Amino acid sequence: MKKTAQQPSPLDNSQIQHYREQGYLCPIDVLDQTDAIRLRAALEGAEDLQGHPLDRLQCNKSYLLFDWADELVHHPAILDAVESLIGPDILCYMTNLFTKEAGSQSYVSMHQDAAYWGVDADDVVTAWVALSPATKNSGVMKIEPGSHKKILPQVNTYAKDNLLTRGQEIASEHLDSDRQIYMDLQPGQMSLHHYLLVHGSDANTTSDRRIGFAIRYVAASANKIGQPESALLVRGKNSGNFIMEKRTRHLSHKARIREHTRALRRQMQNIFEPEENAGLKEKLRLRATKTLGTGLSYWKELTAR
Ligand SMILES: O=C(O)CCC(=O)C(=O)O
Repeated sequence: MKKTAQQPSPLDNSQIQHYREQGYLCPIDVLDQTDAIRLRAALEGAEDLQGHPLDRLQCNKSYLLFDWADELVHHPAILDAVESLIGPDILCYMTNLFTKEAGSQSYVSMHQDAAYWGVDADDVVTAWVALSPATKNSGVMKIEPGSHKKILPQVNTYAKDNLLTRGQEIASEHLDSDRQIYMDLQPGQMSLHHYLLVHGSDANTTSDRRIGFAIRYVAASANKIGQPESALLVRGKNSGNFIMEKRTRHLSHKARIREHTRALRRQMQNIFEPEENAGLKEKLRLRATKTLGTGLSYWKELTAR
């Protein structure tokens, strides 16, 4: 465990070289035990307050809604490591809270993130922070080292229990399961993975939840392709074409919901945009999801409590 979060903690040259060659790094100590417990308690406190786990929308760009998430995306130890890989100007572009309830069948099919994120840059990295033990039994992330050098074909399966929005999956003939490894983490540790790395995870067979907060960072010079989208500057200065989000930690609950809803609405335009080769059924499905989601988001913004 890290002794103090305040000392700069860049990666060393061998770690940087490993990331460039293999597309991942793991494990990295970032939070001390007290902070890991406190942040999990804050997240679960928010869930208790609303009477159910965070929904899909709250898991994305959670830093616009919750202080615990704002703290994590700005955490100096996380940002120091990320800076070693993508430079000093850093945007947080998206988050996904991946919670697998105790004994749940939820899984993540093997996929590459780059295929559907709409950023034209190589400098996109995910910091996956464990807030509970991530082990083989709890459904830790599994990866194919070195698979971040080319994009592979993947299909949208919409499979039940798949935690990905579209059930994106790389067909088994493109995978090399003998090379796959597990990225075990203890609470307070993180892994880093390149957005082209092939990764996924299995079900949680333990009696505790498996909680991982995936923070997507991109170099502030990155070129946003597709529809305009927003991101939060978390270190350095902005030089790209993302719309800048504002930090919401001093805002009221209602104002936070508005900022969050607006940011997600912009992102929806890209995330649910069908690929050129999509079939008619897929196109219709995605257009309907986008239209419904956009409509609901206007309603949510209007009625924010
Ligand atoms: O948490 C998981 O099991 C999968 C995470 C993932 O797909 C990601 O961080 O991109």
